Amino acid sequence: MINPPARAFSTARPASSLRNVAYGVSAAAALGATAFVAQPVHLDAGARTIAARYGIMLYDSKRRSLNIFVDGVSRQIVGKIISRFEERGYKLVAVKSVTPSKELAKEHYVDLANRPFYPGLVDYITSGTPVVALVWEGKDVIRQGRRMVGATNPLQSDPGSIRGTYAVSVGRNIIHASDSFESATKEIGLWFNEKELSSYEPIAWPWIFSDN
Ligand code: 3AN
Repeated sequence: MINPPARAFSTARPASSLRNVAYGVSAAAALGATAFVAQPVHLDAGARTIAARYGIMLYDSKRRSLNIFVDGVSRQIVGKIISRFEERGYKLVAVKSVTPSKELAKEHYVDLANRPFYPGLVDYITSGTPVVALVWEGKDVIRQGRRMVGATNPLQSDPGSIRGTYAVSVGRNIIHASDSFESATKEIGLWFNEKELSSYEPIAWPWIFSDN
């Protein structure tokens, strides 16, 4: 029998979770990413974790960010959104179209579980429209990506940002972008397994990321 590829993280607590969480602690500590271990996601693959394999690459200029969007699919603007990140100079590490389970949706938005809109949000992203999930890499990609996406409420989104260009309602604000190193690490692990993350360097990177 061919085993499916191991997920970098799983929401299920495996029998060996204590050992593997301990491994995650040491990997995260090596990165100085202590909040990583506070996430309610349990490592299930030992050395085959994002932190283990990609930890050093996540450091500094190669931090990664996750985007997902269902609104962007419904609105048929996926290509435009991808173009913005590509044109800025960011590297597309992984992309896929997913119809998420309730479990995945709930875990992705677990920080909002006490908010009144949480059930509707989960229903919305699991309604059957595919979610396009992307991983981007590059200098300041998390902070810069949040600026490119714009404020949560489109009323406050800068005109020209993705939400400021395409959204008017907070419940349909087009796109998700990881807001910290810790959430990016967790979210990439939720949506992708390790084998889906590519490793290459765009030819323009040394120029784009140079400083004087
Ligand atoms: P962001 O997406 O900017 O990180 P979050 O994490 O607070 O902001 O929101 C996650 C998702 O929840 C958003 N994409 C948005 O659609 C939805 N949401 C946030 N606030 C509200 C609200 N007040 N009413 C309805 N939906 C909301």
